[in-house]
Amino acid sequence: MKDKIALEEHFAIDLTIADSQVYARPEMWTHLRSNLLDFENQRLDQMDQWGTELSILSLNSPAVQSIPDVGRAIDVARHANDILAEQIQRHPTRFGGFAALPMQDPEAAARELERCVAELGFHGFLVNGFSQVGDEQTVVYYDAPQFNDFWAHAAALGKPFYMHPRDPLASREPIYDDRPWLTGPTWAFAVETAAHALRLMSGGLFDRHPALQMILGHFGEGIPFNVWRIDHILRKGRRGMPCEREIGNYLRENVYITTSGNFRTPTLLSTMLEVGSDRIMYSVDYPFEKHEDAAGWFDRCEISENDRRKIGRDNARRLFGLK
Ligand code: GRE
Ligand code: ZN
Repeated sequence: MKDKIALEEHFAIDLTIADSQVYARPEMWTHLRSNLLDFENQRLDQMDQWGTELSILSLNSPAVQSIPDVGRAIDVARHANDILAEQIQRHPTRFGGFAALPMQDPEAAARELERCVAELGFHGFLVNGFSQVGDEQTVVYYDAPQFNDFWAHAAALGKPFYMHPRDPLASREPIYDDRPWLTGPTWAFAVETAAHALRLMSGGLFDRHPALQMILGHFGEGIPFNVWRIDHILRKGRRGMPCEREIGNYLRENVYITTSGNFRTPTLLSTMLEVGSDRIMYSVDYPFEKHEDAAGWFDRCEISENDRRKIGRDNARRLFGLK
């Protein structure tokens, strides 16, 4: 498929590139670093070679979310968004943007989002999980009440947001002690991100903003596989859960799921059975993943050509209102 749209595609700037080094084997770091900092060379080559017409770009992880100093988080987000905007301006048919936001200060985050959408033409925002605020050990999740106005603002803009992984703080998750191979994209990313997404859904965010849409990568971080059991258990006892609908209902009405970093046909088919092919969208997770692996799989996997068009392109065009 020649004209795919990809949505979880990352870049880094000088101020955030160091955050990605732990995720590369030492002999691969130079290559990953160069691909994260590049826009116009390897990135466009790979998109051309493997049939991605448009990549909606986002900052690496955790980046802004891991800067406890609020003023600095605001400055770094703004700077990253300006760099991305310049690249989008140079290649308006090839790149789009998700805003990085200083969620440490919900009002500043709302203002930056407004600037990114209204002035820079971005397609929404991407947050790398929880934010550290004030000091390294203080974390906030975005179902906290101080985000109520932020969400009202975000919903009013009519753009989706991407809930992207970061690792939990080691101090808060001793289950990963001495088992570094289970952190990051192996497992900890999915657990952390799925739990944050479930906090937002079960907290009633989508009751208050029924048109708001959340994108989850990596085939939904495990939620589609488990959603029947989640609702089956909650039907027997809600334990104070405030939301009005079932989790499966939010999953089918307020969530889009991408293929980023999870290039597997049985997983795709299972997700199609759970949420339908209108809510699944192609993504790579470049440069942490290869276009070759994503497209080499997706372009040939055994689904109908009708579904391939929807997942590869048309669902994203509809969601983002692209021409
Ligand atoms: C990602 O952006 O999804 C990611 C990282 C680091 C390592 C692997 C990975 O940020 O997929
Ligand atoms: Zn990613």
